[in-house]
Amino acid sequence: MNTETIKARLKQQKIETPSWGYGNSGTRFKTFPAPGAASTVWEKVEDAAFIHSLTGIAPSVALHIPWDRVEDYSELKKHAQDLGIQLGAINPNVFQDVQYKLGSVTNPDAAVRAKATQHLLDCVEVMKQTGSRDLSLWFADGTNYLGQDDLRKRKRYLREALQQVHDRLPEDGRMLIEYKLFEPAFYHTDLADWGLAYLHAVSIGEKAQVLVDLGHHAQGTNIEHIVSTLLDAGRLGGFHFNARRYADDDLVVGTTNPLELFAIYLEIVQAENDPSEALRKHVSEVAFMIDQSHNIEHKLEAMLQSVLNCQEAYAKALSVDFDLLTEAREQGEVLKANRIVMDAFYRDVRPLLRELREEQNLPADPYAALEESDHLKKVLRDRQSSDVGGGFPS
Ligand code: PSV
Ligand code: MN
Ligand code: MN
Repeated sequence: MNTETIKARLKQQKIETPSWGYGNSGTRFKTFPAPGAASTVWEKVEDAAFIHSLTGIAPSVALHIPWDRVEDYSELKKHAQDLGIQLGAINPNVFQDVQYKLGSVTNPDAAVRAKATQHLLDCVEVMKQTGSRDLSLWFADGTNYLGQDDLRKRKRYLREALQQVHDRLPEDGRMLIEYKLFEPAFYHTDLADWGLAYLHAVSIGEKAQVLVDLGHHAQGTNIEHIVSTLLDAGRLGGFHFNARRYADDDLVVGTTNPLELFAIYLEIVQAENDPSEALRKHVSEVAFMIDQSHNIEHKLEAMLQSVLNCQEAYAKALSVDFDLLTEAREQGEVLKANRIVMDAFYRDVRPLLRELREEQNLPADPYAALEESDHLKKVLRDRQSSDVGGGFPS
């Protein structure tokens, strides 16, 4: 691909940032308050819009309900639009109510299952008001002990709830089914891996897709292989980008896992370049979202770096010499193929990205722009930073 084509493709890139990444959140040990952190959804939307103004590629913000509940979503939608962004995926919360101790939609108690399903259906109504395409579903459901519950029964409960929600989605709406290997449950998780999520998705219907969160796999899992499989099956709904070392660490994407992020974008680019129109359409609908909560980082800096790391990974993947790669693959030149890909990984794309920003009247150095911005001064001045506590009681 020549530079102009690469630039044109980079201009199309989109990364959705999460409202929960802008507010104070921490570990179970302590939540450290960050100076200038947003505390209301209105402020979170302002921060998301600011990140978009610095990068040009973060035009939407995901919401988490009820954390981001408001009286009138059309007002929130207008607030976002006035600031130049859209409201993105709606993330229901079926893990924080006291009734969910034994699960939400898989709970042995029918009344709890009904409550959880109702919340999901309420979120479908929220989607309609916010104009969101995606309902992004993550369940904390699982068990801690062998024998604790009937696994097949729970699978059927989950299917029933997902089906009901699917059938109420708006015409062009989708549901993204997220899986997670373990935590908070440790013996079994009802949606533990992509296979389970896929199985439910294909049985439920066309609007059900799988969401890949980079933090939700066993050590050493080849995530790009999962991505390529789901792409080929037409069921890759989206990503939750983050970085992990041990588990669901939710660190800044591309810090500890730059090669993994590049490898994932390589699968994306190959699908975008594929002769199959159906595959190109499918990949064009994938939602690229960040799912991180920053505890010791500066909130805005962390989100900015996350978005820019995705941009760098995509730029590198676009710069692969695919003609040479195809030839090496066909000739069985295994290490040459690897070197062709690694050449792109090691390529310094930062000058190109600087040029791209200048062409789009974006700040050439977004980090410097953040530091010097009025937005940063304003949030540091106007927003209260108080000790938000958290952690075990002493
Ligand atoms: C919990 O593991 C989690 O990090 C999931 O990844 C969800 O997507 C996210 O929280 C928001 O609910
Ligand atoms: Mn996630
Ligand atoms: Mn997670």
